Amino acid sequence: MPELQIIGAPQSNYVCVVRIACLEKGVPYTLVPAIPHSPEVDAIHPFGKIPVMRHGDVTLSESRAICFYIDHTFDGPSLAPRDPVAGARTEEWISLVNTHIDPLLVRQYLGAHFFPGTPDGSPDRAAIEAALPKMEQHFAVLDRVVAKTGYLVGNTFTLADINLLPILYYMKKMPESSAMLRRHASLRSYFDRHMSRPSAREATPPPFPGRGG
Ligand SMILES: N[C@@H](CCC(=O)N[C@@H](CS)C(=O)NCC(=O)O)C(=O)O
Repeated sequence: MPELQIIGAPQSNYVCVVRIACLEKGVPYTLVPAIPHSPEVDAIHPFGKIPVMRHGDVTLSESRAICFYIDHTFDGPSLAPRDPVAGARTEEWISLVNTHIDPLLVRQYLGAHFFPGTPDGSPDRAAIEAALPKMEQHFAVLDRVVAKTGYLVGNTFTLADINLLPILYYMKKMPESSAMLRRHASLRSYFDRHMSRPSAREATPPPFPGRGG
């Protein structure tokens, strides 16, 4: 078997998703550090985003496609239910996380903390304040959903949970979102429980260079 390379920066929540998927599946991989829009990433992702993957002659971009490949190429526990309804529910939640939760919590809110674009590099308070009311709604929705079974879908840990965990990891690090997490007890205990999985611990994002933990 050729080496499976996951290419990207370990701080990226989407790189983290793919790493957790490999670890849950028991698939050995090599993390090749690369930033977005670097030549090795641009060679695979049409828009230069991370992660990308190389496995022998197979190259792929987009975390969902990479996770599909990993799940269907290698032995190990399924990352998504094969039953059509439970599988579709998993896709539904992966999509909800990627198209609703990530744009607000990561791109807007976290971006305003980490990549504010302000003259002195201080957090963009206007963007943060603008994100908070909608974030409350998102946290409440997630709290309600995971309160039922302790998972986003059914009674098992799936790719839907894998997509959400790295985002919640970053939410716990920031002051406003950490307070929100504390106010939503079911979501908080969901996060604590799943973050203690060996896969999540091993793929924990390191601090952004020069920005502390
Ligand atoms: N839909 C992509 C999103 C990947 C993504 O947004 N990656 C970020 C890092 S977390 C990135 O490469 N950002 C650089 C950019 O958008 O130019 C996936 O699921 O892989």
